[in-house]
Amino acid sequence: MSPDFTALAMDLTFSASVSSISVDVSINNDTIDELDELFRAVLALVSDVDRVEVAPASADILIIDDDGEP
Ligand SMILES: [Ca+2]
Ligand SMILES: [Ca+2]
Repeated sequence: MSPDFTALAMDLTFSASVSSISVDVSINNDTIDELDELFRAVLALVSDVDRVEVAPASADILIIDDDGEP
């Protein structure tokens, strides 16, 4: 079984006036009847500025299978 999404890792740079950035994750559509698939998006702080807070640091995303039984 191949994953239903394309994993990625990237650096996000937030300027002083920005509080959110959108990230697109590609969903690999198929026609196979299967279980729903869960993946986690995780934010890790790499800035040395200690007044930055990352909350929540992760989110679970559920890909719901939309294929019927064969
Ligand atoms: Ca699939
Ligand atoms: Ca499917």
